[in-house]
Amino acid sequence: MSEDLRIGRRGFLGGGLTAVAAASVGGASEALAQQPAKPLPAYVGWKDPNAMIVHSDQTLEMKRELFGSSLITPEDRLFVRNNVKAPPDSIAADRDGWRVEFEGVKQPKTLTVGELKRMGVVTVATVLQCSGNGRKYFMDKLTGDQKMSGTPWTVGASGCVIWSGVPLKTVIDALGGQFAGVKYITGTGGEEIPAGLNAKDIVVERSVPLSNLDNVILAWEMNGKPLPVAHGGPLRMIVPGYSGVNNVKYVKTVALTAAQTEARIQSANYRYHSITEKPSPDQPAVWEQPVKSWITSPLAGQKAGQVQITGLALGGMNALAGVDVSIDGGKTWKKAKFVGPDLGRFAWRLFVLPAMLQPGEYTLVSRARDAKGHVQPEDVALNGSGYGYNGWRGPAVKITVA
Ligand SMILES: Nc1nc2c(c(=O)[nH]1)N[C@H]1C(S)=C(S)[C@@H](COP(=O)(O)O)O[C@H]1N2
Ligand SMILES: [Mo]
Repeated sequence: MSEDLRIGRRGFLGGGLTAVAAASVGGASEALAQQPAKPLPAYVGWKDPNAMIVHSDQTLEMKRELFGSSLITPEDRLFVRNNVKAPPDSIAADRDGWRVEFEGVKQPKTLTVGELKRMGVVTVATVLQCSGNGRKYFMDKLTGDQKMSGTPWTVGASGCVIWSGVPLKTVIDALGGQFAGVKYITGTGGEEIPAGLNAKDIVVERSVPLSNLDNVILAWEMNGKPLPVAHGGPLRMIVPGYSGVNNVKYVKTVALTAAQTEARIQSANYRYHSITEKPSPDQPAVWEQPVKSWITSPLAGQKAGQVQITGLALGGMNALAGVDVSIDGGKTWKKAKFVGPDLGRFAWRLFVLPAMLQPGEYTLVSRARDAKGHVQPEDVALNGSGYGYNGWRGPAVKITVA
């Protein structure tokens, strides 16, 4: 499609949708309502412009009203987050030729994606969610001279997608297995480090505990299609249950290591620290996702009568046990029903609660429970970088029923 056509279509539909979005989100997401329609950056020009909130070239959020009632997030709506500039599409000119170095195994070796494809294939549905999803709800609580940097994501830095790839364990076993004393799986992203900059400050290199070895896959496909470069193609390290940053895109090295990488993105960033502390490697790393849910519909005014209150819930590492929904801001709760397929503990589930709503004001919230007994808290204490928000209060939806 020509650039002119795209702009024309965006200008026409985009203008219309902005008005609809503003009317439909009500109090749920002021950021969304006020968002001026920024154009999609070129490298994700194939995304649905009406689905995305463009925070910046590196941070695109999916609009909340588009979660809908389909379990799987289409790739043209899935959020995008790049810590450094995304590599050019040309890295996927020869997808099967993409090379990955395997280190920290008995027989270190470089394998191509083509070779990996012959070694094994599994599919897994996971929730891909930025560690900072919900940061807006922390920011809303800042007082005095408290400051927090980062993207003010609400709920849309998340999606549920299906990955296909080879289990990392299969590859490690084929390369002679691991050494004693290894504690982490360390994946390195394939972005080029600009000359003159310190690689440790820039490289997207993440270490996760070796306990994930049976879960990690090296994926070349997402939702049944070759993995777009914007989402990590030709090959991505998927750590099911772990937050976004641990899922290293365009992975070029996978190493079993005794220690965590000293890359800044592991040692100083993505640490849970208080608002007054500086981040440091002694603080807990942002790894496993906590149990979480939010309402997806309705997000705006309704006519009195029967309404289907829908939402989605994720258990992080664990299966979900149930979801409660409240229409009075958490004073009273009712059990919601899961709907649609269960794609495993790393996927999210959709839920519904039918309700008869009389005219009045309502605050819709949901509270999920996982199979290990973790319950979504009402709110989450501030942490300095705004990671891991899983409170039920933040994403509350206020609606008027007339
Ligand atoms: N190589 C590489 N991998 C990366 C990143 C990156 O910038 N480079 N960003 C991480 C972060 S912070 C997130 S939230 C997810 C975003 O994945 P997506 O852009 O496919 O939605 O990728 C993670 N993996
Ligand atoms: Mo992220």
